[in-house]
Amino acid sequence: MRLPALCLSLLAAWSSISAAPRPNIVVMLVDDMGVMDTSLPFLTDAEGKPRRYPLNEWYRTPNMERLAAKGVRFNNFCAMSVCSPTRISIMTGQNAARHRTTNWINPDNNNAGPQGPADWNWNGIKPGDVTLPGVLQANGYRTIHVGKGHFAPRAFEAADPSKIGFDINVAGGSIGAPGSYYGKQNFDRPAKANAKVKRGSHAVPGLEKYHGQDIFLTEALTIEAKAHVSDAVKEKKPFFLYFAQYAVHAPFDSDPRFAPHYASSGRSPQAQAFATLIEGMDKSLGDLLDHLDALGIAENTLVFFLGDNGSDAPLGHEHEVACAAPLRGKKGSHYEGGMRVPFIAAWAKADAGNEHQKRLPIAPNAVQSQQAAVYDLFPTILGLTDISTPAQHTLDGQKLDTLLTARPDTQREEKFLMHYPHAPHRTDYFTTFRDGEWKVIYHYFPGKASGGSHYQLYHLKTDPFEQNDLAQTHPAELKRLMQGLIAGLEAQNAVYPVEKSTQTPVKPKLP
Ligand SMILES: [Ca+2]
Repeated sequence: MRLPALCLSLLAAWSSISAAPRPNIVVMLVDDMGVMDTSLPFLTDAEGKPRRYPLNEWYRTPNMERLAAKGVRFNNFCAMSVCSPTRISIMTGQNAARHRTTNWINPDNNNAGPQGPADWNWNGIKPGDVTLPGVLQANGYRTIHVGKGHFAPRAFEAADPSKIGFDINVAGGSIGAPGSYYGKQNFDRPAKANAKVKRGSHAVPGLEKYHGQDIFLTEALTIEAKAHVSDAVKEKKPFFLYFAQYAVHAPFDSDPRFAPHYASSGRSPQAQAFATLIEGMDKSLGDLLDHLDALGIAENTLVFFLGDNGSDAPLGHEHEVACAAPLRGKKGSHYEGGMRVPFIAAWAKADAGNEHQKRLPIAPNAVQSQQAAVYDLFPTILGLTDISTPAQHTLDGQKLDTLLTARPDTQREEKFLMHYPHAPHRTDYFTTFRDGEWKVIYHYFPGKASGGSHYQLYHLKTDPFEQNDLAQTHPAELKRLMQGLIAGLEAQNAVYPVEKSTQTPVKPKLP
């Protein structure tokens, strides 16, 4: 039988696509890691060269340095100010104002806050929602979840990541923090005679085989991640590994493997323990990179490394230059220290001849200063894997392809909207909006953190550490930025804090 020429050429094209292994994707997400919690300098000097600050001398992250040498790191990469909003933005490609999980998800009680919106999305992701792993799974990927989930409350289905598109779930549940990092404590909160918390309610799920062992949580998760990667390779399936470290979230349990490095520092025991969590997380990254090399798949594996919100380092006041110095503020606050996170993108082994790397070239040892955000991963990953975004699914993210080459992307608007209509946290009821060189912060209920005003305005280009509030002296810029903030919230159909007495929404006001 002779096939028509067209059929033959289609067949040839199909077999060349199917014969080529598809790229593997690793997203390593570190809980509560800010952009300064590392020995790898992200911030730059006036010439755009990486500049080291004292915190870069304090932390030890040689494997982040190793990954950064292979790829590009971003110094203006933004996340939401707390956990679940960022995690769901990674899963959906949407800003939190749109998906409406604008606060961390308390597993057991709706934590909208006293004047929070009743119709915020405490329930998180629902089965059937469009998610990054779900789309990859439907297109032939092995989808692996290792670590912290925090996508939905305890009684809801999506508390289990296997309900939202992951083939495999290790250790993911509704909890936002481990009860303990110690295997000897079964990764559960230590028993206390007067404890109100039920034993087991904050234990990391699914790691029973490590219970009673002298093993740190970060190490157990690393062993699991490596094993599931090996299985995917054995089955010749491309994989998506979402490796969501519980580290470096509180409790600040000291990792004994690294404690001696900090013992004579003179810093507080908490600060030392935090540094050991950072170093253990970094070792995990190194072990995973070694594993990709050993399996011979590094050149076909794209690695994204990032944090989920600003630093939670126990180093000082929440609204000052301390925990994320020289940036101001920390996790949960309205300053840059609350929402600037490390971001590194690299092929695990550079190979200029590799067809995937030709499709998505990444500059080695480069720094990108243009602003980008957590929801940009979704379209970037689908673009690389040639999978279309499902129809009807609205994206806020944009592809990072040009930025990964370290060139500027002139098509991209440098805007970032961060909406937190909740309390209590380090800052309550606020929205921030970055537009190019400027940033405005709107406080729905002015108080001490806002200097008694609704507005704070900073010129980030000349004042990156937010020391000079220009709201009073630059009314034209303030108005323009507030117009952008309001338009952004309306375009994303955001929900707002409410008046105490009437429960009516309180929308931001123009100055
Ligand atoms: Ca977090």
